[in-house]
Amino acid sequence: MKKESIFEAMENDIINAKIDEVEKNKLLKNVMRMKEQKINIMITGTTGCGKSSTINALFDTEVAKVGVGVDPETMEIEKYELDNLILWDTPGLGDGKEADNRHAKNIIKKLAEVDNKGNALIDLVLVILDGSSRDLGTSYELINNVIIPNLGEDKENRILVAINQADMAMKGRNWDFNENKPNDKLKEFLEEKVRSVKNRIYEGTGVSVEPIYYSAGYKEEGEVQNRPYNLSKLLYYIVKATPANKRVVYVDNINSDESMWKDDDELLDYGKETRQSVFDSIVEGASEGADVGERIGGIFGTAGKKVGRIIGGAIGAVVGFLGGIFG
Ligand SMILES: Nc1nc2c(ncn2[C@@H]2O[C@H](COP(=O)(O)OP(=O)(O)O)[C@@H](O)[C@H]2O)c(=O)[nH]1
Ligand SMILES: [Mg+2]
Repeated sequence: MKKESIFEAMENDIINAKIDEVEKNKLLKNVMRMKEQKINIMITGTTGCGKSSTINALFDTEVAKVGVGVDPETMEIEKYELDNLILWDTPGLGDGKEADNRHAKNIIKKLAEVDNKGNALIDLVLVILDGSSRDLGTSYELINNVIIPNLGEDKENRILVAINQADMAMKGRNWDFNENKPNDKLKEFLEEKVRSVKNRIYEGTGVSVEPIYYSAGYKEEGEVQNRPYNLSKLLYYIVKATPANKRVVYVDNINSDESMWKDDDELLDYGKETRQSVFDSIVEGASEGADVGERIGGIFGTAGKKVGRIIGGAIGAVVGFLGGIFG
């Protein structure tokens, strides 16, 4: 049996709400419109940086093949469609001159695509850097010369730079394998990496990005999954960079394995922030133009429950509506 989607939950909530029929119809219409929204994310970076591992860690599916020795010559953009969430797994640079030219052309073409409303198809580009590599030259080339110049306006909000394999940044040294987190020395090293990546991009393009570091985790044949680190932070940044009216798309597709979201730098309660921001944008989108005022908080009980379950949220936890947009 297919589980109830967030949209079905919202529709049921509206049908059962104690509001008049006119407002009900307005809300249902809004949900219908929300159902048609698609989010397109380009995930790019050098072969082996961890694009496939990151996709599989973030989302509730194992769509992306994790490669050991894939042939870069035959690699082109792979498309994964998870409901309304569309991922474009895109080879970056570093595969040799000829392949790189082709990759760059493919990226530029994809970034120039528009949807049926004339808006850029790609909402967000996630560039993954290999944190275990000392030479990030090809990544800077990719970001500064291929991606950023082709992002159109609003560049800052359409690119996210994330440094993966934080566990291997010092060849595995200074990683606390029991706690699954970096010790202070490695933390310092990673923070320095973040600063230097930020500077190199700013110097090259004038665009100011906020890189983060994380580990997608990994799974060896026949062994247990090594848990990710800061995956919750990565998702929080992805959600924040997603236009508010499209955030609903994540609810049905986030990896439901709680252990994936456990370990992070705890600078923020990323799960809570993400759930709240997704829920607020859902309520805002659903109630647009409807006169339901104060009652809005009580309407989306089941939908709130569904949102409450994402990113390691306690089963059954209900996210409450903050009411900020009406206050
Ligand atoms: N130690 C460690 N290995 C990783 C991490 N992310 C990916 N890997 C490994 O790096 C290799 C390449 O990853 P893959 O996802 O196929 O990279 P892609 O070519 O960018 O799609 C695989 O062996 C992964 O298991 C990580 O965060 N830490
Ligand atoms: Mg891959």
